[in-house]
Amino acid sequence: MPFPFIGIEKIETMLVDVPTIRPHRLSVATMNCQTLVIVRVTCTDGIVGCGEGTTIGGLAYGEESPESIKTNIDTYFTPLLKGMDASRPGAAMAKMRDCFQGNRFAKCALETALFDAQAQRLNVPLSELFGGRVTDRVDVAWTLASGETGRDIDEAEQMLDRRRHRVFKLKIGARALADDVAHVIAIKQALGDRGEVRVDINQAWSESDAVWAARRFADAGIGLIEQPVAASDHAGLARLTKLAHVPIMADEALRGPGDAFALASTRAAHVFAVKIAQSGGLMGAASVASIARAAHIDLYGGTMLEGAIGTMASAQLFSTFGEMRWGTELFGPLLLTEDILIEPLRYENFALHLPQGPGLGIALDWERIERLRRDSKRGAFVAMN
Ligand code: MUC
Ligand code: MG
Repeated sequence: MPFPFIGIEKIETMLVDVPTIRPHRLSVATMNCQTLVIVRVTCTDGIVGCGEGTTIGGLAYGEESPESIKTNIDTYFTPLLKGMDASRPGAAMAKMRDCFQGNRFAKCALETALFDAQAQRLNVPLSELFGGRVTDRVDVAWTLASGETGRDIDEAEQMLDRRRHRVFKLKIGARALADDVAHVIAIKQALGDRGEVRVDINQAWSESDAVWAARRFADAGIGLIEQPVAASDHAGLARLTKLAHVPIMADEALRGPGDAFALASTRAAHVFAVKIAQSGGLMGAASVASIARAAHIDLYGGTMLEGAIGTMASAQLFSTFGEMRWGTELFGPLLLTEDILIEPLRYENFALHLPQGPGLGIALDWERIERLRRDSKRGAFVAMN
């Protein structure tokens, strides 16, 4: 007997500005606030799915901004999606990809919401639509990015004491090269074997900067160097990988399966930072991971510092990957001063623990979200990244 048709009835988007717990300094921007782009899809069977399309530093990190994500969903995606079959997220997203170029973050937000709704409909966790969970927990690193060495060491000590994180990624690239290297080495020396230290340069260095620093980092026991050179410089990244002072991770260079294939073909990285938003959604991220596995490139679960929705969507997918040699950095909600969930995500014993409920398995606190919305009538807070 054919199933009754279930349509996509309504799509709402909202910009939700949430202050960060401290300034988060990257080479490209200093964040005092994160803007979550939340998408809510209502289907004709009454099921509501949620997705998120969050980026970093307005337009500082990538070519989509929170405002463009919202506008493009409202203006282009929504009219096409409305009335389509809600029980076929893959078909709906194939149509979106056919009709609209780029807009990976907008596509990710919509795709997440459609899969969340479909998983709820089938009464299974989202992970079960992507091959099924291999684990109920993913290890989570923390980013030290206050910009001050002493403060970063104190923060790391607190995280170790609380057994929340034992892997620390340092954001560098904004200061003079020698200052950055001294900052990293001082933190590693303070933590010793109790904490693993990695660095993320967010494209700020030249290849020769990276060669100079990598030798020093190798001697100091730094575990990983993330995206030292420009995203477009695949050849430079490949040469640094070949040099192999410290393992190299591709992040901004990796904007979906096409880049994954190109980087894997030239063995331009030891590790891929898999991100659902950068990959244009969960399906794209799953393809990136498959390409990495086929090429014997290690996996790392990346973040765009999303709130709870994007973080849980990522965790649901990463839980299906099997071995993730470098863990994840799914700490986004912990960087924010306000939780948008009725019950917060469970971070314990250096890991994020996945819920068992259907779909994303989280319950959103819509009252609080309303209060934080940029266009809320009560809304006092306007984002300045
Ligand atoms: C990035 O480039 O990896 C992830 C953690 C963090 O602090 O920034 C992000 C983006
Ligand atoms: Mg990065």
